Amino acid sequence: MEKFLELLKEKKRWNIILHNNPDPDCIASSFGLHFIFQQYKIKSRLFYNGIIGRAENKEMIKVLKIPLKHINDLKFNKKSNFALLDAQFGSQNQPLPKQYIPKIVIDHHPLKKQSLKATYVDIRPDYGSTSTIIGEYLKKLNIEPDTKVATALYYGIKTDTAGFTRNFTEKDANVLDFIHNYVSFKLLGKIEHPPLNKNYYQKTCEALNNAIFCKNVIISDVGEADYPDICAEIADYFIRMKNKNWVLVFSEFENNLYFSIRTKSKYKIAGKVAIYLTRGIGSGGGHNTYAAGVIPLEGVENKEELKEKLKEKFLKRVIKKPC
Ligand SMILES: [Mn+2]
Repeated sequence: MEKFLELLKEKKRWNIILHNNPDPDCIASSFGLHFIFQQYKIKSRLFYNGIIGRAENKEMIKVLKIPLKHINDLKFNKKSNFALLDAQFGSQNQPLPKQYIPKIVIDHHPLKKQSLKATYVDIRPDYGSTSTIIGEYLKKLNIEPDTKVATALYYGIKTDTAGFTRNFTEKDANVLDFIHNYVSFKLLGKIEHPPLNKNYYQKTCEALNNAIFCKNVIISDVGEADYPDICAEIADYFIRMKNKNWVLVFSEFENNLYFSIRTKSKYKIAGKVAIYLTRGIGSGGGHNTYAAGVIPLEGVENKEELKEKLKEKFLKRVIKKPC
């Protein structure tokens, strides 16, 4: 904390950078850092890249009044201060150009060496969420969270741990304990049950119709979608199926092929499989039990062929004898 406070002595404005197509954990932890800065009378702005797609995420930003700006509104300047949350420098799922090294990196994904270039690096892969790390900061700095920040962090922890069941640790539980009294469960209810548009049901229907079953694996494809992270929603839905241990779901958005992986097998290598599938053709990564990747479709002659290859590679990797 001393090292962190040292950075705040310079009363400069900060640009807090979220990862591409940010999820609730990234949004909440960034909002939490923004709130901490405010307590020290330091200005900061939040920038995301890509799209806020999920209805829940849109509702979260709306009801908690989270001041997100698109990265296109940011004028890059060598002298600017950057803080990168829930992502790492050098990974392709974040928008910072190579020459803009962030001063702060706070994340819970496996360490990428390039992140060590930052002045202040706090990476804890054993934590269920980045929101947990920010929650600990509030506690250690004796800052009382307000309703909005507490509700955001609660939702960030809840979603990143799949409802307190995935990578959920004592650290996460302790932060929940700390913020619990400040959370508005009324607002949380609004966020968790937003109005869903027709496209969501159409895509769910397509995903169900397109699902392929092979031993303990489910593979599906939702095709062109309104937003890229719909494949994550569908993958979460499929992984609950009894006796199925692996899920791979594709979606397409703005000439990119996205995929999400989920597993409940004892071989917790979802992140490694995502890296393996995208090597040389895109970028991928993630955690033990959930991961994702993106492959640009520009220059790809036959995308169905590409999907077939990826399916084959996936099956070979996760089951010994493919069907
Ligand atoms: Mn996260």
